Amino acid sequence: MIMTQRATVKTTCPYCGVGCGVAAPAAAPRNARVSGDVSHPVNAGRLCSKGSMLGETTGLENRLLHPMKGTRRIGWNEALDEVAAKFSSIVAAHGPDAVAFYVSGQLLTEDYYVANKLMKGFIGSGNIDTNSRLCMSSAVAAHKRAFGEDLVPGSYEDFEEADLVILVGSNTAWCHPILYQRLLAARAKRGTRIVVIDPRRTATCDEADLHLPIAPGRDLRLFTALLCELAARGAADEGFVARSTEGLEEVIAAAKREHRSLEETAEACGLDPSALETFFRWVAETERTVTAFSQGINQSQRGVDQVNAIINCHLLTGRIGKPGAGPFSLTGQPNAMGGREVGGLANQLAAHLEFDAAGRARLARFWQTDTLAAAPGLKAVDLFDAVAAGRIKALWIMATNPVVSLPNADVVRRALKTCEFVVLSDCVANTDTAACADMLLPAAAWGEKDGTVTNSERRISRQRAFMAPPGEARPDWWIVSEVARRMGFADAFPYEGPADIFREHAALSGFENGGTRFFDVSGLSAVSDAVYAALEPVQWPVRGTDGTPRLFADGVFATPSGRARFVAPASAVERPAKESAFPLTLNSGRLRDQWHTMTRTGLSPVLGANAPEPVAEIHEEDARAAGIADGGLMRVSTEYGSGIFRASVTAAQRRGSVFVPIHWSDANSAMSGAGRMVHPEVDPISGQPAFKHTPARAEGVAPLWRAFFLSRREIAAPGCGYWARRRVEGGWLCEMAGLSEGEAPPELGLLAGEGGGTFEDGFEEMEMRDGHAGALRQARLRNGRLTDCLILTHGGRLPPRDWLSALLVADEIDAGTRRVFLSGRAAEGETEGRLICACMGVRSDAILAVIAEGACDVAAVGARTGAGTNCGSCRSEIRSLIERAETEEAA
Ligand SMILES: Nc1nc2c(c(=O)[nH]1)N[C@H]1C(S)=C(S)[C@@H](COP(=O)(O)OP(=O)(O)OC[C@H]3O[C@@H](n4cnc5c(=O)[nH]c(N)nc54)[C@H](O)[C@@H]3O)O[C@H]1N2
Ligand SMILES: Nc1nc2c(c(=O)[nH]1)N[C@H]1C(S)=C(S)[C@@H](COP(=O)(O)OP(=O)(O)OC[C@H]3O[C@@H](n4cnc5c(=O)[nH]c(N)nc54)[C@H](O)[C@@H]3O)O[C@H]1N2
Ligand code: SF4
Ligand SMILES: [Mo]
Repeated sequence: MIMTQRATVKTTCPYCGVGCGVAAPAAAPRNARVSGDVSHPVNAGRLCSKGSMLGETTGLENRLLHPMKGTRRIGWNEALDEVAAKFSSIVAAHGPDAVAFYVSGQLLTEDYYVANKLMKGFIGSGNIDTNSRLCMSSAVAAHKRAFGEDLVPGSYEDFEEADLVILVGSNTAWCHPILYQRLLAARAKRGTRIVVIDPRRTATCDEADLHLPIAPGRDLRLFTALLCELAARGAADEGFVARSTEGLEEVIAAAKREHRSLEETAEACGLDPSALETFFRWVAETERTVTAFSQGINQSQRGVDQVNAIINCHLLTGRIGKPGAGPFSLTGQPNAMGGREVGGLANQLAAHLEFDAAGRARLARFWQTDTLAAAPGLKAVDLFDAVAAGRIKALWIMATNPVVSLPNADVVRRALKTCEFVVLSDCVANTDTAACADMLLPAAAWGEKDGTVTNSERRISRQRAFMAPPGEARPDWWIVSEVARRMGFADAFPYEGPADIFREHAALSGFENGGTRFFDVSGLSAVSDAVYAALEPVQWPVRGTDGTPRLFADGVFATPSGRARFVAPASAVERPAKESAFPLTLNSGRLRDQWHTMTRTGLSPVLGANAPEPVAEIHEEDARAAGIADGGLMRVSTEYGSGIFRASVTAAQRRGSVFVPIHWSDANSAMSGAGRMVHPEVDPISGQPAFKHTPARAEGVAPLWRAFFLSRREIAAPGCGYWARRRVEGGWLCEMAGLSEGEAPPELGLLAGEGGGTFEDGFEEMEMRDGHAGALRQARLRNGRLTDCLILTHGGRLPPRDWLSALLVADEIDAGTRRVFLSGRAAEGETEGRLICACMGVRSDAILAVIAEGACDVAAVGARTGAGTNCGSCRSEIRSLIERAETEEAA
């Protein structure tokens, strides 16, 4: 076959489940800039800030380049032999359930398929679970209950064809930005109403026609009430209910017992009755309604019931399988959906086959194995409990960072440390989980590996390599297959490339299917290598040559009767609140420009600029009561652990709750990880942790001293009570604070390393101490360029970070700048403000300047500065700058 040389390689973004197409320069150097793929049906060329900055994250910084046993570099042969021997011997001694895999929705479908095949098919245990347990498992369980299979009915087009879009438990503007921008663009034409249901006033609320700041965990109550109201207001589609559903009578009777009056429901949900009435009315009168939900719904003790309560409303009104209508689960990770297709969850088999006799027999025939797992394995939280208890003795973790991302994370860390054998496949060397592993296997990263991912709308897209893997990094499918061969399963793992695996996966989906399983991509089971290489994005099912944008258009579902099921929640009545040492609710979630534990987005100076520190958000009245000052430090504590955060005191936060970001870990902060504070409570059906609702308390913390340290070199953990470090242009910046008498204020020599070449040519030190104010300014220069500096104060102000970090990339620190540095005058003014638009690199001062000159809306600011003209996720921040300027003017 002759490959035509192309200037760009089309691939798919490795971050969120929107699944945007990316065009990357072929054979370019590392850190080359990427752009949106204009031909991709999802994004038509647009990317959000994270996608736009992918080029800043593909360097070799922190990369794991070789297999490592402890701190010793070993060869691949030795590593693979040892993993295979350890797993084999533990299985021989203790049985297959003494080993486990914990994998990730960030693996490609082909990687995932072989990992699942090895564990469930040949090792013979159900013990493979995935971080999608933390993310999508409640939606999966609810889909199965209602539809008979894990199926997302609609497409992104439905957001564009709807007249009402309800975004519940979803910060869509930040977490699914390009889909959100598609919605806004469509709304500009058709006037779509947008309702956001979230305890916080998020960026997503800025464009909403209605924001319902619901009390945490009350969505079940709300959607149960909505079902009653829809029935009472004549919105039921009786023909659809009769033809295509079952179980309405009991469900509506149960719902009516809970929803007795608008006022009572409003009170229970913490909502204003008139806002609730508006919501009920809008839903009742709008045929084309989409209800999109994400972690505010899934990550809850009642996650599965909540999703079913949402689906019930769509079934009652027949608003499903039609243009512009349907319940829509927004998936988080790029391949959360693909992982479900291959059976990555411990309680399901590959290709949507169930753990029943028929499903097991069918899969055993296809894989030609007689050691297929007999029963479902352990779900993530239980799986790590089994590791802690010593029942699981060997664990292989792939493409996830559980020491940061699981609830009660310190217990997870201890479990790994006591486990006999922990293997981690990752592309990064310095994660918190890597610190607990016995063996590290270097995985090829995005841009270096080939395969497929499936996005939230069931669209399969190719990820393609455009760089060679560095060092000895290898694709995950290869690593797993090599271990499988060494465990004696060579015949079942003969793959030479991802195309071989994809064909097998596609063939399995059609195997003895005969229309019994909707997940069917058998139309792709005979693709040649060339067709696979050129595969265009397509939505499953793909039975012949075409994809399927929308399911259930004929009113037939995947249940035995073909009817969708109404599902009654166990009971929506809440336990009464009792007096507690932890009166607040700890909520946790995402920021606009970071991805999870920051192993990749943390490498980008641009992405680090919008939210430079781990900030906890709290309502003014709760802050006042707890002695917390805006911009000061605060401690959040739960029964399980505590953390220190920069405080943001804001009316956007609901009273009684605190929000913390999930992105910081011990790799980049002292005590700002969310996971160690989260309770290990899970939904009883799905096993998904209730990350959004941990009882907590908060208090202000008064630091003894505060400082920041800038360096051209990577900054090591400084060891004080609060610190958080990030990449800046040309180096690193670390914020620090001393919280107890034992924490001596740092000195530059200690932080930057003593003897940094005192006797070398061109080396200088500058220092200013003000004993009275307890201030210290120290800097080191080499050949006139700044290499490190420390600014410390006991009670005063610290200068703007931007001004100083800009000096890191300056060629020469002139005499004037030196005087300013030593005098501390830069503390007044000299800032360019906060980075607002990451894509176009526009800071708040530039935006305020054009507002002062008369730019009075987002479009005008965009026209003059470029801000907000690319992905658009900063538009709400621009709008609030305009509003603030207007109120200041009015005052
Ligand atoms: N920028 C960015 N985008 C991402 C990711 C990222 O790391 N960074 N990760 C991706 C992944 S894996 C996922 S799963 C998705 C998650 O996407 P989202 O679910 O949109 O994100 P979260 O911030 O976790 O939570 C959403 C909202 O739920 C709200 N919430 C909390 N409790 C409740 C409640 O009781 N009821 C309701 N109605 N709402 C509640 C929170 O206040 C929060 O605003 O994002 C994906 N996209
Ligand atoms: N408190 C709290 N905790 C949460 C959540 C929350 O809302 N609140 N949300 C939960 C959710 S929804 C999710 S999805 C999880 C995410 O949590 P994690 O999955 O733990 O987070 P990531 O940082 O995405 O970890 C991915 C790891 O895979 C590595 N990696 C990247 N590409 C590859 C590859 O191709 N191969 C291999 N082998 N490794 C690779 C990365 O370097 C990184 O170390 O967090 C969960 N935890
Ligand atoms: S919305 Fe952003 S993070 Fe999500 S796939 Fe598109 S570019 Fe990537
Ligand atoms: Mo997720």
